[in-house]
Amino acid sequence: MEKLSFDNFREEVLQDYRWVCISREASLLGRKEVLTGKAKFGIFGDGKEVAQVAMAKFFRPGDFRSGYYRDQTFMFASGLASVQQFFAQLYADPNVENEPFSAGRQMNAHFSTKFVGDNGEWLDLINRKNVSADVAPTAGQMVRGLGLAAASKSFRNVKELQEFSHLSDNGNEVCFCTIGDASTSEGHFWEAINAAGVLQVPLVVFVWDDGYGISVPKKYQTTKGSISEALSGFQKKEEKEKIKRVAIAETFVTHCLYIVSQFLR
Ligand SMILES: Cc1ncc(C[n+]2csc(CCOP(=O)(O)OP(=O)(O)O)c2C)c(N)n1
Ligand SMILES: [Mg+2]
Repeated sequence: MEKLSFDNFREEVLQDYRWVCISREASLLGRKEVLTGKAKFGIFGDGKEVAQVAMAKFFRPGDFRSGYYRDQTFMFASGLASVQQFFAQLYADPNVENEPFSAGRQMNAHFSTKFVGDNGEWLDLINRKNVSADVAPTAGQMVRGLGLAAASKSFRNVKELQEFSHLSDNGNEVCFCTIGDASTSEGHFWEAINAAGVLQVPLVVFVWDDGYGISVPKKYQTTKGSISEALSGFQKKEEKEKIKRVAIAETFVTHCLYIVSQFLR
């Protein structure tokens, strides 16, 4: 790993802080635009900024994101969206030059990147940070995430697929999946988590646990009121011991990031 000088460290911390502030201001301003009738509908990522700046640091070219509508900070910090593009989608701008995620067709904060070029040819996905187009039904992103991670495993194991070296780096990419805490109550979430554990595919799931789904507190929708506790039975024993040996903060995000950096690549 590259050694970080004090100046570079300071610059990185300031850049992280800048993204957090810019993203929060985008949320506040965007909400005002909706409440004053200048945009049809809006949903924003305030409260999730710091975790997403951390997540963006581990997201490499070749990786995939399958996520939902709270991920604007991750998109900004990964260089995949500008604030201007974010607002163009809020105003449903139909010009794809201004709104590259859906040309004004999708609700705001529904992101995507191109997988195919203008003539329908596959792009070099291994050199791009990839975002599968967000879907509105909550937890719908889970099965996509599982599929993308399962594809990586196939690219690694199936000889006939190895010629597609512009799509996969021999299966070495990781799929980052994001979901809200309330949406973890849905069947798709549990099916995907179980299948990922059985299939052992490179999927990392981030739960943005803000305690509510719309206005319903999590004690009414999650067993033990904690998705990390409810999920702890899925953890493999040897993995638990390895994690215990390393001094990491006991949050779900750092836990996931640790798993990405240590086990999935
Ligand atoms: C299948 C489905 N059911 C209901 C909705 C309506 N809906 C949109 S967001 C939401 C709450 C999601 O809460 P959570 O998963 O905690 O995400 P948060 O917004 O808190 O980040 C609901 C019920 C939906 N989009 N899709
Ligand atoms: Mg929530």
